[in-house]
Amino acid sequence: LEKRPAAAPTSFPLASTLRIGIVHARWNTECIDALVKGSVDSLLKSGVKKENIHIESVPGSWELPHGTSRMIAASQIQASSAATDLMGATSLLDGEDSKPESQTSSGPLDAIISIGVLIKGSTMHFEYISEACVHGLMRIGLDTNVPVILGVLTALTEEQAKQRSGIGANAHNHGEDWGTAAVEMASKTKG
Ligand code: RBF
Repeated sequence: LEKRPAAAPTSFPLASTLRIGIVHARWNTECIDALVKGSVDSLLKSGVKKENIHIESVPGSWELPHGTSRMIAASQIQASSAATDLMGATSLLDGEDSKPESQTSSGPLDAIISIGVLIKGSTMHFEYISEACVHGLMRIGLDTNVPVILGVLTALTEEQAKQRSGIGANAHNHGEDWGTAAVEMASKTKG
């Protein structure tokens, strides 16, 4: 059985109007870089415009819910502020990471992909971080009504993490599925 979803039965013509956020952790960067790239490539392939993709990072997966929540809130404050407030609001988004993205458009995000790679170690950290992280992300999606795509790999070994990041023979990059899931869920929520 293929470990990926079947294609959606319809296409999503709204894609070119969608604003999509990506927030990623910085642990296990080889996998993270591949997953972010896979997500961006599939967003572009689905018709999302480059300038409508916003990318930020947080230290680790534990910080993903906070980063996700903050990015959604900042995009909404920015959209509803009067011009005079805009400077203050945009400074919320002015992390180091957003600088290369300064060509991006502003406005409320229609979906956000939260990407992290957790690899089990010899202590209980993996269990605590993964559980808190995925529950936090689900809560944010339901509370804000902005679809949050779960881009968190919880791998038992580095090998498993690489396989699911599209690194090596017979590997599949799950980031590609997260891109199409974001477009589908954003289109359904917006349309
Ligand atoms: N963050 C990840 O994104 N992936 C990991 O595999 C990971 N493993 C960790 C293992 C230990 C023992 C610790 C202390 C932290 C780990 N973190 C990991 C970082 C965590 O998500 C968070 O950034 C830090 O705990 C700071 O709040």
